[in-house]
Amino acid sequence: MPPEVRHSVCALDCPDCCSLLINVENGKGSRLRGDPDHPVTRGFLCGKVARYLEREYSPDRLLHPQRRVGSKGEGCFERITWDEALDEIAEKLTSIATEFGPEAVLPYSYGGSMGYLQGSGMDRRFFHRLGASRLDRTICSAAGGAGLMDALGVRYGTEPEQFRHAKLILAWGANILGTNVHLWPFIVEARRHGATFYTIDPHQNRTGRLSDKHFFINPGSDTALALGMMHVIVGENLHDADYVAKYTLGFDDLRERVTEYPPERVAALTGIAKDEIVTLAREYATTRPSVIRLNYGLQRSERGAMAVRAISLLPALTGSWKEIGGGAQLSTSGAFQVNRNALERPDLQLRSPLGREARIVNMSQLGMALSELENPQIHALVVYNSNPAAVAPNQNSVLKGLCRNNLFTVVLEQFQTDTADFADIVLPATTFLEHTDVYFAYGHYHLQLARPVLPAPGETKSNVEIFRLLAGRMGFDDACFTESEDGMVRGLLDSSHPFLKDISIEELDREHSVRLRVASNGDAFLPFAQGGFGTPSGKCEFNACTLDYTPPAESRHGDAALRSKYPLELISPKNDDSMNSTFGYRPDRDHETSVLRLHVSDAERRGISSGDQVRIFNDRGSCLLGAEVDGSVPAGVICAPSTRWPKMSPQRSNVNVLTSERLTDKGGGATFYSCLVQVEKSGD
Ligand SMILES: Nc1nc2c(c(=O)[nH]1)N[C@H]1C(S)=C(S)[C@@H](COP(=O)(O)OP(=O)(O)OC[C@H]3O[C@@H](n4cnc5c(=O)[nH]c(N)nc54)[C@H](O)[C@@H]3O)O[C@H]1N2
Ligand SMILES: Nc1nc2c(c(=O)[nH]1)N[C@H]1C(S)=C(S)[C@@H](COP(=O)(O)OP(=O)(O)OC[C@H]3O[C@@H](n4cnc5c(=O)[nH]c(N)nc54)[C@H](O)[C@@H]3O)O[C@H]1N2
Ligand code: SF4
Ligand SMILES: [Mo]
Repeated sequence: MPPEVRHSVCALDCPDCCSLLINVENGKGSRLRGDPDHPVTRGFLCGKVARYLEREYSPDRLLHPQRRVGSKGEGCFERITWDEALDEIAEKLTSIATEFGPEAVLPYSYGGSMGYLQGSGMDRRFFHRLGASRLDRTICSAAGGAGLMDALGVRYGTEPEQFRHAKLILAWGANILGTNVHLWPFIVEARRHGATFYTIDPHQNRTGRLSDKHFFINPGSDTALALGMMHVIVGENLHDADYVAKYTLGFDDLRERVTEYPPERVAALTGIAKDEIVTLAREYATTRPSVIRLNYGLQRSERGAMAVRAISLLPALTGSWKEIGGGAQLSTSGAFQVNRNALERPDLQLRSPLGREARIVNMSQLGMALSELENPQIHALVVYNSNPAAVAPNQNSVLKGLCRNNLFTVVLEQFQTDTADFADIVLPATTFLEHTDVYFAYGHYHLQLARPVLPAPGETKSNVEIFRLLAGRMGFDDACFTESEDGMVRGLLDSSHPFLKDISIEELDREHSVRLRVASNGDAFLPFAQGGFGTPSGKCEFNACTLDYTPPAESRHGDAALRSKYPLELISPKNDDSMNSTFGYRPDRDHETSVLRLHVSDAERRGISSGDQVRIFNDRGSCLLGAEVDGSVPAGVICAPSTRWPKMSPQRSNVNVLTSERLTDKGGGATFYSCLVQVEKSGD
């Protein structure tokens, strides 16, 4: 019998949100591939998900509820039944909420699943009804989101499908081949038609190696480059006066402000030569269409919001939004205006014992929250879709918090992560191949629905089902806690936004993937061709009085005292073959996340050669990696692809022992890539 082919959607935290086909034989998945009919997936998958069935059927999958028997972090557990697990959790959460107030409970979740139901559905309802502290989910994109809102007033931009029409493409802090590979074929097509492709990044990764020119930029200095480009564009009258007059606000002040950023000054700040800045600016303004793919890499620095804002102003200055294949894209997520109130039910907070909106806790400061927060102190932590012991900044502070004996921790997981090792109760979760969900994307405009294509193994349950059961145990009798998955989908689709118009569960079930109603069928979506910005004025607001550049404190132009102790700027961008820490259980594929890339001058000064084990340290902690001395980073910058599991690493620590809980200029984001360290050859 030929295998049955079923349809699914990749739920990993990736802009591409691929449409998948799976061969199923006798109830078992035998092959995964990209859906050839999907306009962005176009028939292929990244390497990690092409092999996702290894994860699906891994002997390391968690299949039963467990209770901790050893000490926290040790990883000793005993099997228990679902009834025992749910009873114990309900009893603990109830007694903690009664004794300390419900805000003593903190949910902690992020990108394990990008599905609406599993990531922001029944879980949110549960915590709202309980009156738990609300988590500000800032760890990834909050600074960039704030920057986009300042510049454009919405969080969306150029469609990936239109990149094929561009004549100049700037990948600005965007590792397209590694983290957004489905944009690549459109870039290849554009280049076949004569387009030029440049990369702007402190690290020359695979994408940078395939570009026509790579610009090494000092970490966190992108705002200076954008302002320097504006200096040249405005100074040489290369801006689009007509677009600027019709659809922007504050040009005269901008013209004034950018005089402060002549190429000589910008060269000193960014590390890019003066002539190159001038040429880049001219080329950007005069090549039509020019498009910028910026990604989140550049906003993981202290002034990340400003950087995104400054870059996002460039297409308005040159009028590039008018052109098919012009504009810029950081995210498309803001176009998915589903009915979040119906999905998450924030109104339930008023029915909680708290009777008001609960306080907000920033996830990028988990360590501080667990050790310093008062009134009330956090006494229960419920983690799902996330592995904070590996991915959150200032790891030693996070682990100290997770070790607290008066903290009750529940972890919903597919694998026994470092975080799960600190749990009192671990609950086994399904994968995206085993549950229903609806998916938005942050790299395209197609909304997708996936049904389970494989049976849930062992006693695994979906997040939706787990929170539904817990709600029952806690005595929450609101009708929303017994709602079916389909009911939840109908609720979230019940939106008055024109982009969602008439999209129904029936259409999603039939088509699997539906393009948002952003333009007529087949037409390109040009979001700001005729203005239409989401700002208060409806125009792109330059707001020059707040537009400026200050170097991050943790950078080569920052805090001099700190720099004298810790002279190297560490970035820890994504690894091609990983998804943050999701695949960290594979010891055989750990190579990329075990290396530290250094410039030859920095290595020689410390007597380090390729292959040496090196110790990287600062006041927050230290970790060990294997040196690779290559030409991929400039002097003063070191790069450690992230993120491996601490427990699979020497000294049980990864790079996040070095990163800080300092927040970005806006949005309260994490500053993973503003991190000063020292490196030495390790004796161990
Ligand atoms: N293979 C793979 N794909 C992934 C992920 C993964 O872990 N692995 N993670 C997913 C997630 S959670 C996200 S948020 C996206 C992120 O996708 P990206 O934003 O593309 O990924 P990053 O690695 O964070 O950063 C992109 C690039 O920014 C560079 N960079 C760092 N600092 C600066 C700076 O100051 N200025 C400039 N110009 N560049 C800088 C980095 O060197 C990197 O090459 O990718 C998703 N896709
Ligand atoms: N140094 C450094 N640190 C970083 C970054 C960096 O670039 N450098 N990037 C940051 C960024 S951008 C992000 S987004 C965060 C990512 O941080 P996280 O969102 O925590 O990402 P993952 O490490 O992939 O962990 C997701 C976990 O969810 C689990 N999971 C998947 N699906 C489900 C499900 O349906 N149910 C349940 N219960 N669990 C599920 C997976 O098994 C996995 O362990 O990391 C941040 N940390
Ligand atoms: S991780 Fe990204 S590229 Fe890979 S299959 Fe999933 S959505 Fe596609
Ligand atoms: Mo992310």
